[in-house]
Amino acid sequence: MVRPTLHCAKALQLTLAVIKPDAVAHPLIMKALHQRILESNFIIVRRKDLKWRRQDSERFYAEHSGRFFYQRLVEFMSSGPMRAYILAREDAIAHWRELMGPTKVYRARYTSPDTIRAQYGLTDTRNTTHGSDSVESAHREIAFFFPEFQIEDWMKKEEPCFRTGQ
Ligand code: IDP
Repeated sequence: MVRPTLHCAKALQLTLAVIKPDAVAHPLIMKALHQRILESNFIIVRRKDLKWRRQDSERFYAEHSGRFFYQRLVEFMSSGPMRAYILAREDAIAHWRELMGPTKVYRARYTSPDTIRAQYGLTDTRNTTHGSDSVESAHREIAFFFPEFQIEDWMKKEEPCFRTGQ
């Protein structure tokens, strides 16, 4: 586990961050994204390389079934290896989403050129990264990618910041 210096000014929060197959295919982009995570004061709680079957992709993105991009998305997300991280820091969910930038790459390039999706995204579907968008989805998505990881246990045992909220 990599631990940057951490000031427990606020309670830590967990989020799920995923590097999608378009970025995993490029080692230099992977390296840059890993560096970006460390520089942004996230604790890397867990890391896993994996590849989805089509049905994993369908299940994870079930809320989008019926949307015009669903089939394309499902196919893309099961097309190659991914890297998943459980990240922790204050306001981890918002910080990772801010780092990623808007969903649509053309909008990211226009409005937030410093973001990951603006810099490395290829298309609206092949947009480099995923990040949970709420505490509820973070817990659900962490369980999806890391079924062996016990969130409550980790918060209680490993991180005093979770307990005290200081
Ligand atoms: P998010 O990943 O920024 O949270 P969601 O709306 O949850 O955005 O969409 C999930 C994923 O579906 C996106 O990351 C992207 O890969 C794909 N997607 C979303 N909207 C579009 C679109 O309009 N065209 C093509 N792909 C899309």
